[in-house]
Amino acid sequence: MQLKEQLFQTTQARFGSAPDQCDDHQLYEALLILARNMSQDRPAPKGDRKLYYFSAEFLMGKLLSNNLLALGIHGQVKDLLADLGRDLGVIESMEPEPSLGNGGLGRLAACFLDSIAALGLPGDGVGLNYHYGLFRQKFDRSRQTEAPDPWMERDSWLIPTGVSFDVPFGGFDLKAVLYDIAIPGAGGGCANRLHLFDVAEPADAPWVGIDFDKGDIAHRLTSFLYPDDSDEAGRLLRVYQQYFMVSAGAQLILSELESKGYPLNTLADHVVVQINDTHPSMVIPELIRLLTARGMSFDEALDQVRRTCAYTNHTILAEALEKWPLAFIEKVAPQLAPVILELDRRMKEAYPDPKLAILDGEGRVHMAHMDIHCGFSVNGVAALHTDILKNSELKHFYDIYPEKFNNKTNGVTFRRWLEACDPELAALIDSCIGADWRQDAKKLEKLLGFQEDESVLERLLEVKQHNKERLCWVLWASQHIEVDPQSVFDIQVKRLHEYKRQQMNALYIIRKYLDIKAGKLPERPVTILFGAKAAPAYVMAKHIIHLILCLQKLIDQDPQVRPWLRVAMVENYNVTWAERLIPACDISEQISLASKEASGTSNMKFMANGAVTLGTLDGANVEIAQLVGGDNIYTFGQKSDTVIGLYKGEEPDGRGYRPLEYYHRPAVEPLVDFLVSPELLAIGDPASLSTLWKDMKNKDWFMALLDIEDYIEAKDRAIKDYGDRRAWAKKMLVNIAKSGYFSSDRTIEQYNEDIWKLK
Ligand code: 26V
Repeated sequence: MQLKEQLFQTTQARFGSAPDQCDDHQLYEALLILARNMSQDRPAPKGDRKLYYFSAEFLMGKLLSNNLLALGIHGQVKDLLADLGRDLGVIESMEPEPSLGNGGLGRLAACFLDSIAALGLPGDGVGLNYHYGLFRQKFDRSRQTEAPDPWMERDSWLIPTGVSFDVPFGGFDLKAVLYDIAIPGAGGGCANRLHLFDVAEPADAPWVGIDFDKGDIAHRLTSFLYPDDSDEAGRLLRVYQQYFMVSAGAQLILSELESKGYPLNTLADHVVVQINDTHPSMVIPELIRLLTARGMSFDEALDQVRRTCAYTNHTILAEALEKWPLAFIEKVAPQLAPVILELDRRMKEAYPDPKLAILDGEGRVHMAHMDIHCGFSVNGVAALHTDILKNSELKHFYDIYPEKFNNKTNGVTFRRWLEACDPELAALIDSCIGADWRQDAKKLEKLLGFQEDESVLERLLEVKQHNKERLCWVLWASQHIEVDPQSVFDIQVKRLHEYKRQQMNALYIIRKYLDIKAGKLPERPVTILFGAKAAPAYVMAKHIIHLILCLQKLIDQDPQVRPWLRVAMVENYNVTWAERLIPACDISEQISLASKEASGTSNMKFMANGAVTLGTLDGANVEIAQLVGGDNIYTFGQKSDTVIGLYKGEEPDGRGYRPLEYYHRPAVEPLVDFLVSPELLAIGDPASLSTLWKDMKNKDWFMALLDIEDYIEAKDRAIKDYGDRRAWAKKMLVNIAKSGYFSSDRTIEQYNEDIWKLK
């Protein structure tokens, strides 16, 4: 049937009217139904070995445009709507964004699903169907506030499956009801599934943040994605969520294995489980429990599970490495405790070093340790990160299991992060090198042949300018923020965390503000844009947001400074915002404290869209620098070895990092002191600003002051270089050309070759 006819039938059946009588939301719903059905009808990729990608977060973003592209009908739908006088862009904007993730880790899982399907590999996601995503961020008197973030409407991408499993908790059982989201593979005819489990009788209340009743697990287990920095009782809820997800997921695996007629002792031949960070780690003891309950010996169950499970580490921050009190597990899933104790006993017998123990002296279960002992693969997410795992964070494990450790540098799907979000750039690339980079992003390297082509460089600058103008319009329409599209767009978007050092960017703003007030004008007008949510309980992160919003206000009110410097923080930064901001960026801020950012993925998206990175040699920035070469990136700051030494108290003189000494440097002190200046105190909350001020001088745990002078110098240099438009366009071109390495298709091929071995 023709697409036109299908759309007609869908709107007739759903709303009793023809497409031209439908409003935008109705058309959106009709297209959703159409795309959902088409995806659902696709067969699963063939193969007798299947991947289950377990993740507590899948930050999918809006799916309509993505799925229309994958189904190969985006252009047709666009034309069809145009015939009706309608705009697909407007229809797409009707879709609520499911924010089922905190940041990089969840978005990576979404990119991976896209690539797994596009490569035609049999691999499904397993997660939870949170009814409310990460909170909706609002700004009120220059502060972040949190509101509920519902995303499910009457029609959504969820497909009820009729499948459910009983999950046994301490004292009660809960039914885990399975919903699927179909993931059509671009350029092929198959679709995988994202399996999301839900409670049978979900509560309908808009719970959010740290303010909720933790008792009513049966109704609220899937209420919302718990923010990463939570309180004690909230942590217990996380254990409930995690066990619910892995128990239902493990039962799904075994039931699929059985329904294919494979015996249980072939589990490791037919199944591979990728554990995305430690949130799903309980899948290990749960699989062992289920296998032994079906008559398998503990030895054999452990052997099967050991050959089935692989673990990805996404952070070295100690506070983010999960260690659950055994008492929590005994309360939530008492049947799991003996399995964990037995695993711990066996590992202690083989490796008595307490640093390798699953259960520590304080009765806490180290989830990562269990993964490493009981899985066959441990991977980091960028070359530097994996080296740090091997040589310091997980060195004791690397010493005993060197063969398990491997690196898989992250990647992003170019279908969403270039083709869909920057169609004008994609078309320009097509006109230079043809369209086959869309199947193989490495082909973007052919763009290197156009470095001296004036008209291509010219066009590249034009496309960037259009994207900047488009962003200006969005900023104005959504937040009444007015920025100069001719200024340099410098953008930092990511979770708010001290190690990511948004505070350093704020100090740069202060430097420029003071300069302008003193009559020293910058090279050219600059707009510094931020997008960031702070975990509701992360007080210091909220102080930093407050500082940035105060600076935004201060400058807004100052006619002397405004023409030269603008600061804006977008409200409720999410995937949709990223799709608007990234194509419009000139300078991509990747300024984490070296050794702390495992990889970063926005750095890759910015690069693919022709932004030039300003960054430390951290995470995947190191690989970006190697690929593009020193002329096409601005790096600064201390290296990871030095930083690791400083934390150990080794350098420079065995006393470690002392921020006060940096603070007292003449170029630094006035910037830090501005936090408690009369100008800023008149706008902001004195308690908040002075806490930040004191912390920066006396603690500065993530060493913002260590690199601040170097940062200011590098950023000034980048802004100056921007003035040579031709040379800058060349840098943009080289960045786009070299970005192909960071396609998640490449990452997934490597996972498959080294770990999954799907045929
Ligand atoms: C978790 C927590 C939880 C407790 C409080 C503080 C805190 C801070 C950070 C985290 C991070 C959780 C893991 C994560 O999201 N890692 C990110 O994974 C991305 C995909 O691999 C990677 O690009 C980012 O560098 C990494 O931060």
